[in-house]
Amino acid sequence: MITEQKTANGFQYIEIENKSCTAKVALQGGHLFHYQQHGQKPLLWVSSKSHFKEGKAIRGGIPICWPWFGKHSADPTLPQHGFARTSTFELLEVKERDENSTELTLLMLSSAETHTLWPYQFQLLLHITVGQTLSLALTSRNCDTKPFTISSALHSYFAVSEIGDVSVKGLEGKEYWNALTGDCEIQQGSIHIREEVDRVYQQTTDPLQLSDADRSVRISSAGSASAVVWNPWKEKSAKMGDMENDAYRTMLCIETANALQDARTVLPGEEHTLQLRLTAAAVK
Ligand code: TA6
Repeated sequence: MITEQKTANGFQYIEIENKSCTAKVALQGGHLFHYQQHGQKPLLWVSSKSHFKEGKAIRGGIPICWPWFGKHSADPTLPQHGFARTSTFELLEVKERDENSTELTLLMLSSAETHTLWPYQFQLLLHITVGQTLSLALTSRNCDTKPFTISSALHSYFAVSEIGDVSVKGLEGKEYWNALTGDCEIQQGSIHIREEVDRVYQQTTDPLQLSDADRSVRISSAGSASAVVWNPWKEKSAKMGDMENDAYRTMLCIETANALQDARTVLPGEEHTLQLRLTAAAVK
């Protein structure tokens, strides 16, 4: 079942319910900000102080960072993580594939406005499938006469029980850029979070695994060879207006990306798809 909803201040989103789960997707940004399998706790973290207003990205869920990841390489006045997450997507199609699975197709088109930010003609297509697993596929189509290069991320905020109890496996031995120091380092063993972490891993392979006290999440991807792990920790959480001071304790970003060296060049008439599939299982 699909219903169109609005928050008290008029922010539009789509609510999905089927036999497997509930989910919520904002038309702004094609932003999935809630996914919960029946009988389980929500998979994604959303800040209780998120704005849910036009022009401000929701703090949580899976923001779409596109057509650039992080700060714009040439113009620092342009929005961090690009403009897709604050642009309106059109809901093209809803398919209830069966009683357990619902697929949404959303589309963002280039416009005179986007052209001022990024001078290319494009189509950005987003398929979201919610069921026993959660899948996103972000397809960048080059409708221009010249190649364009994109960096991007499906910037997933995972809800965790207590940050000190989690570990991330699958990045052992991988090189990462440490955004806090500017250095490149090699991941030693699995990842445990004991301080602010902001790392872009390269040459990543499938799958990653987030282990929490009572849940394990398998993070599978395609069209991606980089991943970002971010936790703002105490100081940054306290400085961020849309995060509670202790929010760092119950969230961890593990992002499926085409970031830094993994940026992708798309030729005229061609396309690139960045894919993510999340499978969560309760652990005893
Ligand atoms: O993905 C990690 C990161 O680039 C961090 O450096 C931090 O800035 C985070 O994204 C959140 O960015 P935002 O623009 O959503 O506040």
